[in-house]
Amino acid sequence: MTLTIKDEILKRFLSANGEPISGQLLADELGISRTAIWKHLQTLQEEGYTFETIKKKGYVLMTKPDKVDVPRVNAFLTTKRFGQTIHYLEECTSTQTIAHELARNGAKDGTLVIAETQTLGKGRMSRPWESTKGKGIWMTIIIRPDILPHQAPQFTLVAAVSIVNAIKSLCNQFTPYIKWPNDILINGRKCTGILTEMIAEMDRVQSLLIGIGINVNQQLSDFPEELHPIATSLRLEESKPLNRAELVGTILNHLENYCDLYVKEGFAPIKKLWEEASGTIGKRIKATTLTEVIEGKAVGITESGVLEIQTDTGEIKNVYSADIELK
Ligand code: BT5
Repeated sequence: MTLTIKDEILKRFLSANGEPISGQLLADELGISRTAIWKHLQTLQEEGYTFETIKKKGYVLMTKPDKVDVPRVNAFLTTKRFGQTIHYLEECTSTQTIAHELARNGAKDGTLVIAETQTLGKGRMSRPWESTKGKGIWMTIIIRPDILPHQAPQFTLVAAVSIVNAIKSLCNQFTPYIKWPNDILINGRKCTGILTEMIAEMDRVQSLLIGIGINVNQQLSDFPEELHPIATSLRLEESKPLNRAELVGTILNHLENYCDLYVKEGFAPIKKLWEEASGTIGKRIKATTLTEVIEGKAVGITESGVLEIQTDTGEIKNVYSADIELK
């Protein structure tokens, strides 16, 4: 990934572990003047970083705000494509909206849009999505797999498996599980929502926009009252704050692997991983679709990711999209 000069400077300070870096050395290595270096440090100070000058030695990074900016996410990536282009924003309406615009203008496979907060974050059917500033992960990844439009919903499941595995690798006080199709819950409360949208022609997907919202470091008081009974954050469940950039990087690493696996071997291996992480299968549920309400036992997902519910009459119904209530 090519970093901007400012991000390159920040990356060096972040990996200097509190050691001073000489302004002259930075200027020489980056091929810019010392005044230019100083100006970039000024900009970083405006963004909340603080530096101390040590005579004859250079600058030391003293404080760093908790951000999911480019150098920090980049430090955790092992991907070839995903997150290799990142659009980082302090604030936006919705990362989905920005991603739509970028995708229509030919953004590369794996382009990431990530923001510290969203003023118009959205869920499915344009429901509002609460995006507390600096406390969660609000991001959209643009991917361009060679698939047909009816395969698109499977990528919500690919994303869910990637997120659950990433959370499991960083947290050990709880087990997150997937509620079909797009929620990740911990102890019955929602910590993550996924919104997959697509830009497609009749017979070809141009881009998938996988929107991921994760409550990471919120305290209960950060949530609006109406979410108190239904939402949680990783911090609340793990009893300690988490490094958001590390979680973003880990998710993208998994997501690239699983998307590649899907393209190579189809949905079958993803289905297996999904079933292992599911909290829906085997449970009695109520599914509200656009046209009906179905109650029964969730018995599985099909080879294409569609939910199968066995009703009390023994009939198996296939559900393509719904809101699910676990009974
Ligand atoms: C979702 O919709 O769960 C998909 C959420 C996707 C959000 C991401 S953030 C990055 C990207 N940019 C966007 O604008 N969106 C995506 P749905 O299943 O419809 O759930 C929406 C419901 O979840 C709302 O009606 C609330 O009840 C609840 N909700 C809202 N904000 C929440 C939060 N932060 N945590 C838990 N639940 C929340």
